[in-house]
Amino acid sequence: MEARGTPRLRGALAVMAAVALLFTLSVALAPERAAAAARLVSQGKPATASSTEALFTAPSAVDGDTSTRWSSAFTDDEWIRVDLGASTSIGQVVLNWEAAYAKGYRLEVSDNGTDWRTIHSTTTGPGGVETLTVSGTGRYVRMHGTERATPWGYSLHEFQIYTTTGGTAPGDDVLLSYGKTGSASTSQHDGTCWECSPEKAFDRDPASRWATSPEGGWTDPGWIAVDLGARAEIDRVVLQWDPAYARAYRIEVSDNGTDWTVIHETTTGTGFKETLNVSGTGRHVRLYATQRSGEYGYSLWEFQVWGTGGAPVPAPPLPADPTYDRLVFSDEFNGPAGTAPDPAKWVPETGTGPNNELEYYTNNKNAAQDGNGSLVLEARREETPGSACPPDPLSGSTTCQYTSARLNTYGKFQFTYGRVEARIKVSGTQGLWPAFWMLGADYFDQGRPWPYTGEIDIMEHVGKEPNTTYSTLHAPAYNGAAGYGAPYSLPGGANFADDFHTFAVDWNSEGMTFRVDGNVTHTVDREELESTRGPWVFDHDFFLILNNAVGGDWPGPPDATTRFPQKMSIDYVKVWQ
Ligand SMILES: [Ca+2]
Ligand SMILES: [Ca+2]
Ligand SMILES: [Ca+2]
Repeated sequence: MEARGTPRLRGALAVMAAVALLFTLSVALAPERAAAAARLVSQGKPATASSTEALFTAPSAVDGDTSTRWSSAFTDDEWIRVDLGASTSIGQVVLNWEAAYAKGYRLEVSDNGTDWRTIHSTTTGPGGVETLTVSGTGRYVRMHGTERATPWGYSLHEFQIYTTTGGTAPGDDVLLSYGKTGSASTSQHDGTCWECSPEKAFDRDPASRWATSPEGGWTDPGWIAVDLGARAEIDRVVLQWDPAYARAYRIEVSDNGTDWTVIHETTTGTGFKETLNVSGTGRHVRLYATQRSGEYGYSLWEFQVWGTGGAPVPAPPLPADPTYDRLVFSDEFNGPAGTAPDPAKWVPETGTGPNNELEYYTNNKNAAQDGNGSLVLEARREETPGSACPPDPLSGSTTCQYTSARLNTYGKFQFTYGRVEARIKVSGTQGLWPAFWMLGADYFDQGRPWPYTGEIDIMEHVGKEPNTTYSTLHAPAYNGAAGYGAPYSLPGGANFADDFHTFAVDWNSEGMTFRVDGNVTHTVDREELESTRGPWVFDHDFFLILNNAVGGDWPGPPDATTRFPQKMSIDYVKVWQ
């Protein structure tokens, strides 16, 4: 069954969203690298730990700053691990201990973060700065403490992992094209193409793209090239296509940007995500496309060139994966009856809604704790004088005839990755549309329009389908009725509005798993998504939203069978990382 999550863009903000993207790339030139020297590969990479003392978090051990540190709980069996992002050959590890060091510990590597191989172990660690020559290959590297030297825990100012191969081992490549301006046969700059200049293919932003121009550019051939800044050994090219992809194309390299050598060629390009293992040397890399897949031109969300050498600009570190054992947000809604939702956590969004909805959201007049441990968002049949809504079929009026509530955590709580869970009893009957969902914080931070921000719908319910809820992802390449989602129906035809149910998502860098009452209802594998639907746009901060909409494109308007008021009750909302 196809997902039917619907765009939920708040109308009033669409105007603001039309303003161009505000963020700018902050670029710093990487220091030149000695040819065969050890290369630090851990800095800024996602780091997690078995435990954390107060503010001394795992990322502080890989931030390159010796004044910050990670510190564990005060027990022997504790660890810190770094995700290098790809399988990497490890030649050296430097442990820069704080006074709380390990006498006994193991250094371990892993391909999957679960099965570990020991590459070094000791029971007589001296503390201070230990520089260890090791040999092993893995994506994950871990310091696993087995015996503390002090009554305190384990504490590292820095945990540094080096390759010593000079960049010849598989997986020991870096993103060479990041932050480069690029050039192209043509590019599109108009109201229908948002920021489609060549550099958008080299910004490691999966929600921005390059496209050829409709004015003379929707022809064959078309091309896009990048100047890496210095000669490089190129071993991998990753293409993330828009639907306007190339069926036939060449990947070419050049030292001077004029004379090109073909290092890859196909006439059966598949679109979506193509990862090409190549071998070539040059300062310039070009995609030269000779046959379009359709009537439009060529468009790429990302054109990534990986290898060694060149003049790479370090891309900002990606967030660390969660371990789901640290509660970072919780509201049990235990306030007295009639009290407003906690203003330290929830912000009311007021006014009319998107999607041709009929409600007017009030400033917490329709949101209150019930004194029994729940927050209630109540939809009422109640006119808001002076407001404007689509025509209400029951009254014929274009003055909003319903009030309700929409709350979000923007500015109070935003996060990347985690386990998000709420226990909710939805409202029912025709025309009601309760939801628990998340929107990318760049929507507000950067004025980035929906759906470029990404949207994660953990639960949507429409009154006309009492037995079913939906979980859906929306992104530039899949949104609205084409969102990436799945329904879940209660056993025995039960009505979701009759009882509380838990709705949850586990979200990390590799995908998402949605659950209703503990049953897996929708699994998103990032690689599969990228290879079948389009870019994954979920590596940045999101905020939570609870709302109880009335009417709109998906549920349709209330009719003669609809009874008001209608309550959406939320027992709790929690997030673990
Ligand atoms: Ca540090
Ligand atoms: Ca991009
Ligand atoms: Ca509660």
